[in-house]
Amino acid sequence: MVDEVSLSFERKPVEEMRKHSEELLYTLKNRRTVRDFSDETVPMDVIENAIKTAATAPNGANLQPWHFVVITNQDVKAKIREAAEAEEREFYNGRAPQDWLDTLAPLGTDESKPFLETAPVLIGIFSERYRTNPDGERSKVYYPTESVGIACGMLIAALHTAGLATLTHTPSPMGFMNEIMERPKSERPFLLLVVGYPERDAKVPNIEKKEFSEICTRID
Ligand code: IYR
Repeated sequence: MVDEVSLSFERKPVEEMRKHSEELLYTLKNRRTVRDFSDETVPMDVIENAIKTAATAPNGANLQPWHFVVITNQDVKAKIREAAEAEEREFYNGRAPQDWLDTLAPLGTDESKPFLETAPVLIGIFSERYRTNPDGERSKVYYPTESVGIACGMLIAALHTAGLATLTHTPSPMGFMNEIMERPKSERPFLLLVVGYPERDAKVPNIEKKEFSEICTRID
């Protein structure tokens, strides 16, 4: 039997819908991935609210297959930087195929990741690969990648809307995250989100988003 409750849904007049959609578009259009972070601390309740927002994401069978590790400890951040830079050194000096490096060139990224120590908060996001029942049997998790991907999108939007800058960092491989952040093997490191305020004179690459007509077609 399905246990149901009434849906709580606020029906808005069309003009209000339009206004909200335009406001959110304007807000999120102004988001830029930041690599120059200030070391200024951020309000931790804002970080917690953003994670609670992320955890409202639609997900496979409501298994909520995510875990968020919030790191402000300077020594732990230094360890993460050291491990990430070791992987990135290999990536930029041999592991990455030339066409990948060519595609990244306009972004100006390299193996140096000082923001992992400078930024006040790092959020390690993990995706559950399987669960172990109390009797030791493994059970499946459905659509973990899609679920955690959606949650991360909501997390980034929530942090930006609250007035914080982020960097989605994906050192590869990210196995060191399990060790340093003390998460079990059943969880796959998904993303390392760097959070803080931008440095006063922060610069970002001069890049453009695709035209709407390129990313959307209509079938009426
Ligand atoms: N993980 C590397 C490389 C990198 C890959 C992509 I795709 C980017 O959009 C940016 C960087 C790094 O963090 O430098």
